[in-house]
Amino acid sequence: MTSLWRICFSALLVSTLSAASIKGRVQLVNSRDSNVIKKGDFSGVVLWLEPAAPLNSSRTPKSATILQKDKAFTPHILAVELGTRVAFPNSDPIFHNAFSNYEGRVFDVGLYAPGTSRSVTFDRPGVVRVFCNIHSSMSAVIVVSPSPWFVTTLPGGQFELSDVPPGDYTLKVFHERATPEVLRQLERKITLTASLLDLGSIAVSEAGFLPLPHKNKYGSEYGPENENNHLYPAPRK
Ligand SMILES: [Cu+2]
Repeated sequence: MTSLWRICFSALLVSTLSAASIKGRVQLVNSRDSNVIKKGDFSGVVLWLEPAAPLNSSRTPKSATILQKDKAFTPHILAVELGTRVAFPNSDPIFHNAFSNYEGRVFDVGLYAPGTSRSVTFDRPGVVRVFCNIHSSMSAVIVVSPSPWFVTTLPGGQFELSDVPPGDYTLKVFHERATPEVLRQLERKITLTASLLDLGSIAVSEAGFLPLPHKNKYGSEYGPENENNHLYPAPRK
């Protein structure tokens, strides 16, 4: 092989391997959720890559939004890269108070008025469960990925992580109705050497999941919601 051919071949190899993809399909099994049973809805599963070697930390900080509207956080599941600033705009005519106090990133943005917003920067990788201190039915989950390679499944369950450099990774999986033990067993080491790695079907079991009520930010039970108390704006006359 001449030097020119060797250079061309090396360049082709590098260009082929510099933008690898990992794809597959998630299925939720042992579920009692009606959307899973009736519609085959496999949405809301987050998959992300933890690189074996630390990443360059000089990445541009990103931003994301979880809207508070109709007494719900939207989206309910949000995956972000480490260092992302998440805004919690309040689009309801009532006050809200987003907080997290028992795992992941502890924060409390306090009570804030309709039409205003608060933000939190997520600077620790992990899973953060978010609640509202006024409305016990409101919840969200933020998965903070240490890398830019993360994806949240849509109802079909298919996923693809693209533009992943060749190397060694741990694939991690989260679903809010899977137990920590199930999620630990789903972790797998991946060595990416080809331009496409098809992981096939990944079954995420909901066996053993028990929906437990959460406490408010003071660690107490939620009181009854009172639409006329001081937390709400005065009714229009
Ligand atoms: Cu609320």
